[in-house]
Amino acid sequence: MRILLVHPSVLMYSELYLRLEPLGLERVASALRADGHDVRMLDLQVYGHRDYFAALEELRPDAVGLGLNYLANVPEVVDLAKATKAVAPRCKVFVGGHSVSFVAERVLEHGAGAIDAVLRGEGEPSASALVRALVDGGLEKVPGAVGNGTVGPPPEVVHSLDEHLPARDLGGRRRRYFIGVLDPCASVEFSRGCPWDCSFCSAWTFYGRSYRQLSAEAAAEDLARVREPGVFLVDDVAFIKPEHGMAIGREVERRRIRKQYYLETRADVFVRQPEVFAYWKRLGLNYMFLGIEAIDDEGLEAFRKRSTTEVNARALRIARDLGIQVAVNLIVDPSWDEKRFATVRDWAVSMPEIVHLTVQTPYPGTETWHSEARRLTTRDYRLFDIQHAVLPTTLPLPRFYEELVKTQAILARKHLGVAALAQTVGILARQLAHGQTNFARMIWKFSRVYDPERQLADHRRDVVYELPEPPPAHAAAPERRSLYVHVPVRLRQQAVSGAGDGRTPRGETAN
Ligand code: B12
Ligand code: SF4
Repeated sequence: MRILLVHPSVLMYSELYLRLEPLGLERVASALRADGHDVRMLDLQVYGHRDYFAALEELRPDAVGLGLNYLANVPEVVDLAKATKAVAPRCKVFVGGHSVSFVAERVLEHGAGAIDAVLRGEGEPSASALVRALVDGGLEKVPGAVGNGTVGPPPEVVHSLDEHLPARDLGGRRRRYFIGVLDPCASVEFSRGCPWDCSFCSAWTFYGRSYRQLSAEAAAEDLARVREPGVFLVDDVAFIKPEHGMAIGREVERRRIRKQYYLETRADVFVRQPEVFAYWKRLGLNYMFLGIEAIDDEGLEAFRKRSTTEVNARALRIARDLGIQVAVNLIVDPSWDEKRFATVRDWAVSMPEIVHLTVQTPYPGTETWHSEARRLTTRDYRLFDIQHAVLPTTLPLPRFYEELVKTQAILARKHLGVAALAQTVGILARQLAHGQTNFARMIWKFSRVYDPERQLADHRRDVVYELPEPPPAHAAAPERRSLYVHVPVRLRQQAVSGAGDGRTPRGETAN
């Protein structure tokens, strides 16, 4: 069959700091190709809707698969499905990805028949069976498939992550993918899942707290195929197992692969095994993202971060010693007042690291959805991008956004300002010489993207599609496993070590 896979447009944040290749879609494409399908891909982060309709006209696909990792993209994806059926009524439309896996029935409802099926969970194992079933029937037998009136067996995980390496040849305009100064930048995956269980996060509920790895050979093989000089590691928590990180590093060295890396990890993982990160520093790791989340222990406890401010501070000291530039994230509580914003600003400007702020947002599939969603002030999907307040704010909303943007502006000036710019002049000159303008554009775009008026105006838009109703007040707290997309039924891989020591929770393995 001829299949067109599509990633929706960028959200607010990606306008500024990053825009990354749709790795999940590329892996699904690879699995479909392995089954003999003719697959094309279009990423609307770097192409326009007009290109999409031109592609529909030109390719006349039998099926269109829309990626829905981000809740805020739901309205765009539903409207694209409807517009697709309007111009190509015989074309099958299916949707898959992280967020839609938690709200599949609701999204089918919004589609009013324009979406033929949602594939919950990982796409590689069942995408091919799904497209065949859409044509030949039997959707109710496809693991993870939810149709209009049918629900298949539970979703399956891919047999081995070494299979179906991303089909990077399918995308176009790859030079538009970047993160900060890594411009252009590709994405690579070394592992999948997370064994921790932070209350605000859906990464662990999606994978049923499983944690799996690519073999060192496959990881290095994928890296070797990347042409871009920059690489973003998409792993939720990089190098949980030090021996895995070291083994990949040795393969990278053996193959003489030289890149610049940006990764995300936890402060406690970092301080426990700095030697892995020191080794990767030698291999080109220059930037690292640490999910600090809160500046006091009460905040960390509330998020069930299972780490402490002391560990966080130690992580920052070690990173500075290693010469790895760190960006940290703090979660803005909607209850913050002017005084709290000022405390956070003082804390953030007192340190050399880049500080990002994201607004606390209860996502379906998280524990906070069950505890907080009844307090939502809006169910407009578009506002669920962790840059908008969807819970009641203590400050009047306009004041809240003023404080938020003022804080973000101060933090951005800190690392995008004149002093920082002076340090990056060399990088900029090199990039411009190669026609790379993403990073340069980012530096001047801040005030257009972050504007309290713009954020407030987003709340006043007409709402067509709304998130599902929150669970009723009398509903008991959910059994944790009921949140899982991939339900762990038996241990398939080694559990993550250190269980019960209060540092690394035990990882489980999905079906
Ligand atoms: C890498 C990443 C990014 C990259 C995105 C790269 C890209 N363009 O896709 C960047 C850094 C840009 C990013 C940004 C954001 N992210 Co992000 N991101 C991730 C992360 C860590 C990994 C995703 C990934 O690449 N995984 C590896 C690939 C192989 O897996 P995958 O994409 O999930 O794909 C698999 C399945 O989902 C499925 N699938 C995916 N697409 C499709 C399509 C079809 C048709 C089918 C059948 C199946 C299918 O099959 C794939 C293979 O198994 C996830 C956490 C996670 N563990 O998923 C968060 C996550 C998805 N991000 C999240 C958020 C909140 C954001 C931001 C909104 C944050 C912000 N405001 O800054 C932005 C918005 C991004 C945007 N659209 O512009 C949340 C989503 C919350 C939600 N419910 O919406 C997550 C879950 C993190 C979290 N723990 O909260 N993100
Ligand atoms: S450690 Fe990171 S990925 Fe894992 S549950 Fe916590 S926030 Fe999510």
